[in-house]
This record gives sequence, structure tokens and C-alpha cells, in this order.
Amino acid sequence: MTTPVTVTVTGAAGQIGYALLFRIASGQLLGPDTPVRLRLLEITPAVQAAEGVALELEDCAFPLLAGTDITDDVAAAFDGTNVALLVGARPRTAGMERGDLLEANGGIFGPQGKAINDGAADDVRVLVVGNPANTNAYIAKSHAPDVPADRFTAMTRLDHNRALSQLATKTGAAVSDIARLAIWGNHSATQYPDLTHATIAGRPALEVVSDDAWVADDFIPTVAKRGAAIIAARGASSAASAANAAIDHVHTWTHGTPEGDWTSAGVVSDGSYGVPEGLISSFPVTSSGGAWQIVQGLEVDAFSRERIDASVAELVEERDAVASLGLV
Ligand code: NAX
Repeated sequence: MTTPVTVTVTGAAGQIGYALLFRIASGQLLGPDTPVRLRLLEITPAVQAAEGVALELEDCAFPLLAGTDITDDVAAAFDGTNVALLVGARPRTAGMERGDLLEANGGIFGPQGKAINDGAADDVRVLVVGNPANTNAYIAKSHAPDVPADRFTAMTRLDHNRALSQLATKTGAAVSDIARLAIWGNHSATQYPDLTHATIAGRPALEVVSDDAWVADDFIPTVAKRGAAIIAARGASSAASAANAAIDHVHTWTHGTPEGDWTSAGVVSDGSYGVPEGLISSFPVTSSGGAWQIVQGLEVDAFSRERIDASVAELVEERDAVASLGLV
């Protein structure tokens, strides 16, 4: 058997963790030939629940699962880790101001970034799922000066997948016929799901849709506010679809994007498309050789520009807020 890849999952006893761990252990994250060792990080009061999840993992007898360790110690959780899925975060509770939320998350993602810096494997790849995902990834990256910045990413793949499904439903196309759709900006209600470069079976998607009002008044808000719609319907936030998107993100990162297509991910900006360098913003991205590349040279029309700028402005505000709180 080849050496197992160590995958750390934080917030492992939470609802996304429960939907995620079994898929990782079954081989869907890294492929059917790669054994994995799981490290579950939880806060002390939730360690027992994580132990229960580990019992269930054991009961699946996954051939690829080389073992499961559970800890509430941040340094131990990331020691030697190859893939870090940062899911656990401090949710916003009633009466909490944005500064309080950022501060609470700074207290989580700062130390986790430092532990990754100090102990993770040289090839570590980090995906932040816990919200506010882009800024939490920014905080973690800021505490890991020895890790290449492009190893820190934030999840917008769920938004991307939601957009694919909405477009498929509207046009009657198969999801697999849709290419080159993009999510720009922050994983928040300001995000911009962009159809201007998308194609359906090779035809421009906007030509197939042929309904500008649907794009502005239906498609964009439906994708951007889908998380709230799930909470309203289910009484709980997205979990299985979020876990699925995390699997997709890491699988694409390690296995690459198909020729001629791209996906969306929150990656460190190199200044492309006027997004300030260093921000973790969603872009259309390709992956090859285990690294993301921002798709270059796309034409950005006035409609798109306005929306990208609005979402990026929110990211700049969040960055400035965490800087003024001394969290980075
Ligand atoms: P849950 O509340 O079910 O689980 C979170 C778990 O994290 C809990 O078990 C908690 O004990 C643990 N935790 C808290 N602080 C921790 C710390 N310092 N170290 C380790 N574990 C810690 O939330 P769940 O539904 O699983 O969602 C997790 C996060 O994903 C939330 O921040 C949520 O907002 C975010 N989401 C992000 C999405 C995205 O597309 N980027 C979509 C889904 C989801 O809303």
C-alpha cells in the first residue's frame, strides 16, 4: 500500500463534517488509489461526538482508510497534514456585530494558520469552508508566512454548482453540457455568478437563455441567496451539498480541470481583473499540476464589472476590518 495521505478536517463533529468524512474515507476526495489517514479536530466539548463519528467510520470498513485520529489540539491536528479542510467556524449568533464575528473567527483561523505553517507537510493544500470563508482563509494565510500563499483557498464551488444547476434547469440542458461558468468575489450574497462566458453544448449560454431579465432578476439572486433558501426549507444550513462541493474543490485541485473548461474557487489574487493582490477572491480558475491558475484575458463587460467590484469591495472591507482588529 502506498503511504496514506493525511487529511485534517476541522469541525469534524458538525453537520458538514458528517457529510464529508465518509466520502473522503471512501476515496472520493483523492481517488480510488490513494489511502487516507483522517485527523479530526474539534473543540473539547465536541470531541466525544467526533469519537462517535470515528466509530461509524470504522464500521464502514473502508479499504482506503488507514486510520482516524481525534484531537482538540490544533498543533497535533495539522502535524504532517497534506490536505486541510477548515470547516469548523464560529457562526454569527443573535446580536453579534460583524467585528465580533471576525474577531471570534480570527481566534480560530489565526492559530490554525500558524499550526499549518509550523507543522504541515510541504505539499499542504488548505480549503476553508467555514464562514466568512474568504476572510477566514485570508487570516489563516497571513499566519503562515512559510507556506506558499496559493495553498490557501476558500470554497465557492457550492455557489458554482448551484449556478450550474440553475442554468441547466432553465435551459433544459444537461449539467455536463455547460462550461465556463464563473463565480467572482466573496462567498456571500454579494458574489457574482457570471454567465457571460458560459457555453451550453458549445453555444453561448446567454444566447440559449435569451432572457436578460432572468439573469439579473432570477438567476443571480437565486444563486447568491440559495444558502438562505436551504435554511428556510430545511431548518438547517446546507450540509451534504457543501460537503460535496468541498470534495469537488479538492478533487479538481489535485486532478485538474477538463480541457476547455474551468471552475470557480476562492484563490489568492495576483491583481488580475483589478482584484487587489493578496485578497482571497473567487475567480474562474483552471487547475493543472496540482495548482490553480486564474483564467486570464476574459472580457469583463460593464454589467459584470459593477458586480465584481461590489463583491470585491466587501472583501476589501473585511480585510481592513481584520487588519484593524490586529487579526492579521
Ligand atoms: P456545525 O455547527 O454543524 O459544525 C461546526 C463544527 O465546528 C461544530 O462541531 C463545532 O464544535 C466545530 N468547531 C467550532 N469551532 C471550532 C474550532 N476552533 N476548531 C475545531 N472545530 C470547531 O456547522 P456546519 O453546518 O458543519 O458548517 C460549518 C461551516 O461551514 C459554517 O461556518 C458554515 O457557515 C460554513 N458553510 C460554508 C459554505 C461555503 O460554501 N463556503 C456552505 C455551507 C456552510 O454554510
